[in-house]
Amino acid sequence: MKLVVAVVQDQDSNRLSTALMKSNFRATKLASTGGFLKSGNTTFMIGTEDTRVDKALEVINQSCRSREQMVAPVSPMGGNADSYIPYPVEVEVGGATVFVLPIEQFHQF
Ligand code: 2BA
Repeated sequence: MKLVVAVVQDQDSNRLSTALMKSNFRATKLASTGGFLKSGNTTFMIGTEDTRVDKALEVINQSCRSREQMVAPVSPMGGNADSYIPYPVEVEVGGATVFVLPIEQFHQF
């Protein structure tokens, strides 16, 4: 059994939820925050059989897309002004960042 952990953009989370349910995956959604943009994203935990991991990845891939996002400059506020970038910078976020982990044990009590 594997745990598929997928970090996706909030805009894709409803579409992904629906697609996972349609394909008979069980999933848990967690509200999360990206360390770089410090804005909200959604993390899915999907426990599934090894043989269905590829299908889960396909569903995630089809439900999520990448987008450009602007990073607003943050004032150094007494910090090191050398690294301060005074204009917004564009970064490409997502589609999805996915980790596949082995599950040692699975219990439901
Ligand atoms: P954030 O950390 O908010 O990152 C959003 C986007 O900012 C990233 O998109 C990437 O394009 C850019 N970025 C992140 N760190 C950067 C840096 N040090 N320098 C320049 N640009 C940087 P994605 O790579 O698609 O990541 C989307 C979200 O997935 C991340 O949001 C984070 O929540 C998660 N994530 C990505 N890689 C991860 C990892 N190795 N471990 C845990 N979570 C990860």
